[in-house]
Amino acid sequence: MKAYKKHVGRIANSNKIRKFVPLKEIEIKMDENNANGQQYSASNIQVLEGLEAVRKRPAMYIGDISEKGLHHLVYEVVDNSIDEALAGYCTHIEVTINEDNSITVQDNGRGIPVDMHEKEHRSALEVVMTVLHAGGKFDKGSYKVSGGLHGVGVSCVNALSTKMVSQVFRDGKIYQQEYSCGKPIYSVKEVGTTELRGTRQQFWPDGSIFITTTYRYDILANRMRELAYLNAGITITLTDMRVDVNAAAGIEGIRKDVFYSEGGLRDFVKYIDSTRTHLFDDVIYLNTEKNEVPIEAAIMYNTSYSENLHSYVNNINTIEGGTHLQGFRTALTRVLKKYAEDTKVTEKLEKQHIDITGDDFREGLTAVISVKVAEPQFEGQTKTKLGNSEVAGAVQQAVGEALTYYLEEHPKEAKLIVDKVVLAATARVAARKARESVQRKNPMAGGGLPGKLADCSDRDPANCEMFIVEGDSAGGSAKQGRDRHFQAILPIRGKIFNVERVMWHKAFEHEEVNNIIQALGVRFGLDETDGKAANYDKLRYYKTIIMTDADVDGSHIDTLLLTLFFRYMPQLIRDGRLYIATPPLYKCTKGKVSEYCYDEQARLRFIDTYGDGTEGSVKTQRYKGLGEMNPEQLWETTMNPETRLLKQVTIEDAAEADYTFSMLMGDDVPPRREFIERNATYANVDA
Ligand code: 0RA
Repeated sequence: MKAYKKHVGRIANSNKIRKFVPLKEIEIKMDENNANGQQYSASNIQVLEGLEAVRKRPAMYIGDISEKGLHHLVYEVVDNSIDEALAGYCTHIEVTINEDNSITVQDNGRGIPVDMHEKEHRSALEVVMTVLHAGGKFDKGSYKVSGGLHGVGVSCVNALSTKMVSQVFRDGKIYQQEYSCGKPIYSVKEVGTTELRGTRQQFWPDGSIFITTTYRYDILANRMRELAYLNAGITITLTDMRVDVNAAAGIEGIRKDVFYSEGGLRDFVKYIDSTRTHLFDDVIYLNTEKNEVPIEAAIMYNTSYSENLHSYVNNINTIEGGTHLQGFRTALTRVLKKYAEDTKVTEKLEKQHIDITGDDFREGLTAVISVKVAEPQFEGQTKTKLGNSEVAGAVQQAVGEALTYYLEEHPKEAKLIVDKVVLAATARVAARKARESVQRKNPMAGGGLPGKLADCSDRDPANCEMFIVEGDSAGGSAKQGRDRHFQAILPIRGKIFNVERVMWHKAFEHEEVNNIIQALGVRFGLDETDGKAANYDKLRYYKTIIMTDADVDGSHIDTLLLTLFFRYMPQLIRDGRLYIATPPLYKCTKGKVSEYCYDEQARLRFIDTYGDGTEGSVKTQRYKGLGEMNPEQLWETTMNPETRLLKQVTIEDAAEADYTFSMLMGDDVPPRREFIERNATYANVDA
């Protein structure tokens, strides 16, 4: 704890260093001979066994071997440099995607020590690179501050790379070691001189372990942007050297972004809320320490009806929330409630029989809270829920004090907030009354299942899936084509409404939304403390599959439904229970051969192989909509678990998703156009 406190002081210092010094590429003369003549030998067997375990069960160490795990490798390496920056010794981190899909991370910190490790009898660098969890062993308590979701250390990255090269720039010299699948090829050696200081890591992810080894610029950019906001004063550059990949994204030559934030979370919350209309322009901000817990938070109010809280512990996005979020919510409710009481607002509401709930205080709130905890206890299904009970009180106190102070100093803004709370409470009560009167008139509504639902016969939710299908005709085909034992069909009519633009409670007055809620059997909206739907255990299907036409309108409906789930039932997404079906775009036929093609490339491949349609009997059928397929075709191509392709919906980065949804659904056109142009799948088909 003590050691940790020291860092906080240094963090403040490091913020002052803002000079942007690009790190130069260095040409290194390779020395074929081992610098100190030492051979790498059998004495390190134990270590290799450790890394063998990582290669045998990579998912246990980095979460998974998909694209997500692949990108985690980068975060793991960058986190070490962030730690060095938080310790006050590093101001600049450069991340490069090289032309061969290898990654280079270079910082201007002190450089990983290369001297002999006393117990291990080898270079400290080699220990860091080859011993599992060695990162923290150096200098316990003071070194590891941040840390990727899995916090497994750079040795795991090494183990999962066919090749890795570590270079340390220290005391005017360049030290180097190379590894293959985590095993050193030679001992640490001097390879040249330099004026730089820092660490440079380059790795080539192992294609025999990862499903894909192709990095995606946007995924890395989102995380680097987030890290820059979370750690004010650090410059992070991201460069993509892959000219062909860049060209496909419409960018000529080398792609590059520099992420740097002076205002930290103040800037972050403005970024997330940039496409919403602000209630007022001020950001309510605090950066303090309570009971040895550094706490930073930024709050903005906008005119929307949703609540958007983003929380971090040691730079990790705690999507399941936890004690820090609980402390934040409690403070917010208490302080605003007290302010409303002091200004006699609650009295007026009571006269109209309107009570204020916690939700009312958070309508239109966007906030980011970031805490640093020395020994975090992570709980929950994805280990992203903070369990440390002492943090709740610390955050509650810090946020309580800062917010009270803000309201006292800013009466105009305070009134805007309280007026908004009153409006939220009034609207909620009005909506409830309207709903109750609808239900009284129609006793069947409210309970039971929606009339449009064709349910399945199996009663075990784990076996069952529900298709939400666009349009009654496609719904009809789906009902006929499905396996009725475990597949339920819920047709919805055309475009559902845009949840970003209506009051929170209005959603429940919408027929299509109500049908979805009733069919799923769970209430929408989040529980106060853990962000789960209140009766989540009643979920009737473990898979919910959105099935819409493969065209622009279908994508629009997908987006509206995704927004609905993202805002009202994120748990479903977090648990990996929301999917998007992928119907084929074409059926290509040549003679007796026919093939369903799910994208333009597949169609071109078919033409390449079997020739195009010039002979007349060679035929491409473009499916304009699901309704054009007969029930058998729909089953075969889109619904049969044996042959279909389902896309699982995930929230990689909740803050970025928040920004994206509000941008897609908002009034501001240029960012939406740019996003759609970059991500369009159907543009060429429907143009
Ligand atoms: C522990 C001690 C020292 C440096 C580091 C760790 C360090 C680790 C990494 C990983 C990436 N970049 C890094 N930069 C520094 C130095 C101790 C000393 O010089 O006294």
